[in-house]
Amino acid sequence: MPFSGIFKRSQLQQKCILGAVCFVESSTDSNTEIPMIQIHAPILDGADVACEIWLSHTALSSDKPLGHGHHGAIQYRYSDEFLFGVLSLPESALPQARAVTAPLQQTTESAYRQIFALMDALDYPHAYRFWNYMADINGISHELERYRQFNVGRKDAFLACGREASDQLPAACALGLADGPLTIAFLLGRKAPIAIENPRQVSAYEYPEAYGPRTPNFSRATLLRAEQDDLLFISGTASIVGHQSLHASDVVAQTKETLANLDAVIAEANRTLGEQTFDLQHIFFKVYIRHATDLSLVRNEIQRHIGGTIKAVFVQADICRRELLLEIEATAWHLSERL
Ligand code: 3EB
Repeated sequence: MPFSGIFKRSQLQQKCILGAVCFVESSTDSNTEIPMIQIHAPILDGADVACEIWLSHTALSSDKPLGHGHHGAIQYRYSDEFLFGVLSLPESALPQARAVTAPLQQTTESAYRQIFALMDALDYPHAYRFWNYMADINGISHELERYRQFNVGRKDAFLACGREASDQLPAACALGLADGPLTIAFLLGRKAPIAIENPRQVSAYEYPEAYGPRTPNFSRATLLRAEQDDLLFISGTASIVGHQSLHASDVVAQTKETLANLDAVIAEANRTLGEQTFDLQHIFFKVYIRHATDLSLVRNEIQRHIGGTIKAVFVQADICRRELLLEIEATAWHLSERL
């Protein structure tokens, strides 16, 4: 259906939409109260739009409408339980900053500071998931790769806002696009999640300095026992074991390694809960592929691993280390037996 149709589709659905992460070929004026980021990245299975839409169960089952508002550059919508927000900031150097600071670093720090101020102001103290998109992620300026500039700005904001606790880091992804502003979506809430790490990998926030002056501030997954479901937000996952990228220039081997990492994160979440809550069947995947021509190799490997039908969107984007050819993120869910 045309992009503009998605959010007009039904009043009922619109009433329940907290927000969306959309991949589109060209931007459309969405003209709605719904916070949405429009990411210009080619969708690899031929569709011209793919949207990850976050719905509120409580808005569906009650008459209480979702709230919405603006805070600085942020647009957001919220229920009692969740807040979904978006912001897009062009990379322009802040006038007061020293000329040595890269614009992307400053812009990232500013974006995260605004988000943390919103969390404090509206009392949604917990961040579950961040989606980060930026231009030219592997480019170098100010003697530093742009992804590493982003990491400096992000970490500095966490520290400045008193959010240094490593057991409370959100799940995240960080992808590169051809152009466009720094674009971030985020999901917050009132209930504390459980941060999950991957036993096969060094925690990203403990990567050695060889990967940049500040470590990437995210957890491998966050686990949330929400009112309706148990949710597992799995961060962008790649062919990294320990802290090293494996299988440079072998996209099939990278896909296998990435799937082994996803299995390990899911197993770790189940171990934490003490029950087999999550599996590979009840899960949505988003697969970012550096070279569009690798699509069928990657898809076949995922299909073979999972069996049955896969719920996945394949998008062309740049991964945050040059040698990485793909990254897979996922959301797994399990209907709560507490209902
Ligand atoms: C990695 O594991 C691959 O900087 O927010 C994955 C997920 C990656 C999130 C981020 C980076 C991020 O280090 C890259």
